[in-house]
Amino acid sequence: MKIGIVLYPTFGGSGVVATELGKFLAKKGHEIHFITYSQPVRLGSFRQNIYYHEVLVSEYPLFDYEPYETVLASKMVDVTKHEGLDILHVHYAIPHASAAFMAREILKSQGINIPFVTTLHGTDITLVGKDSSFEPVITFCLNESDAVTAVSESLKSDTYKHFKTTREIEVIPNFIPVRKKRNDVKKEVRRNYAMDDEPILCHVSNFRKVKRVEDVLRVFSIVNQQVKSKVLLVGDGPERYRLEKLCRELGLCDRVIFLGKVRDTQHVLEISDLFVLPSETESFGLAALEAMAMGVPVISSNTGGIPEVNIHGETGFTSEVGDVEDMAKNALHILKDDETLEVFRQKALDRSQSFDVETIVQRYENVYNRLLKK
Ligand code: GMT
Repeated sequence: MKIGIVLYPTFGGSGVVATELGKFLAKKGHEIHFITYSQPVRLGSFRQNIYYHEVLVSEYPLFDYEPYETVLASKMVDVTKHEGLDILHVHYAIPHASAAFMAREILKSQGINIPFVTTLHGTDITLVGKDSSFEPVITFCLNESDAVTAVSESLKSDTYKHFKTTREIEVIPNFIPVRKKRNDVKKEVRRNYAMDDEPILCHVSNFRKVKRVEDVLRVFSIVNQQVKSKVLLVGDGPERYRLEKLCRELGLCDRVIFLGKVRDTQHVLEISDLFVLPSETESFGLAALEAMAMGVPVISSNTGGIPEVNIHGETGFTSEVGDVEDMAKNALHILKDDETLEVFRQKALDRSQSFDVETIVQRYENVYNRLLKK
C-alpha cells in the first residue's frame, strides 16, 4: 500500500506516534510518504520505503499569516497524483483534516478517489479544538473523514462531548516496541547523575503549562526531604524559565537536572526509577507508556486517558490533578525498598506489552484495508 502520512514534525506525541507508525509500516513493506513542513524529529536517517515531502510556504508581503493549510492541501494533491498514493492518514485535526478534505475533493474533481483517515491525539480536541472558532471546521472534518480514530476511550468521549458529530470513532491506542526484559542499568552512566543509593525521578514533556512540570518539582521536593534523590527533566518549552526560578526558590538546584530536548529518551529512562506525569489534561500519555516499556513505574495525575495506561496501584499510581502530597506519598511508597520498586517495575513492563506495536499497527492496517475495499 502507498500511504501518505501528514503530521506535526516536532517533539509532540502526535508527531512521534505518526512517525513511528510510518516507520513500522515501511518495515512491513508499505511505501510511506511523510508530508509536513520540516523533517520529523523521530524519522532518523535514510530508510527503505520512506519518502519525505517538505511543505514550503513562501513569504509574500501581502500575508501577515502564510496560508500553510492551502499549500499543504496542494502538496497532498501533488504527492497523491504523482506517487500514486492509495490512502492519506492525517494526525491531528487542525489543520490536517481540513487540508485532507480539500485535497480529497480536488482529486475527486480530477477523477482520482482517495480516502483519508483522521487520528485525533488530544489537544486538537481538548484544548485547541475547544476554542469555539475552530468548532465548525473540526465538526465538518470529523463528519467528512472516511474514518476517524482516537488514541483513547477518554478522547473519544471528549470528542462526542465537544463536537456535534455522530461519526463512528474507533479507539486505537498508541503503541510501543515492547521488550520482554528490562535493560541492565548502565551504572557508569547513572553515576554521572546520582549516587548508587539515590533514586532518580524523571519527567519528559514539552514544558507547556498543561504538563504542570511545576508539580514535578513540588513532588520531588517532598520526596527528597525523606529520601535523598535526583530528578532528570527532559524537554524544553515555555515554562522552563519559571521552573528554573522555582528550583532556586526551593533550594533544589543541585538535585534537579535540566537535560533539555533529548531525541532518544530511552537512555534517560534506562537510568530512572520513577516517571512523573502530573498533567492537567492528557488524552493518552505516550511519555508514561515509553517509561513503562523501559520498566519505570509512573506517578501521574488521573486525567483523560492516563488511567487507561497507568494502572493505579499496579504500574504506579494516579492522583487528582495538583495533589502533589498524594503523588509524593505514592512515590515514597514505591521507593520504600528495592523489593517494592521491583514489583512495580515488572508490572509496568508487563502492562506495556498490551500496547505492542505489532498488534496496534495491524489495527491501522485493518482500517486502511476496509476503506480501500469500499
Ligand atoms: O501533549 C502535548 O502537548 C503534545 C500532544 C500532541 O498532539 O502532539 O500530545 C497529545 O498526543 C499524544 C500522542 O497521541 C498523547 O500521548 C498526549 O496525551 C496528547 N496530549 C494531550 O492530550 C495534552
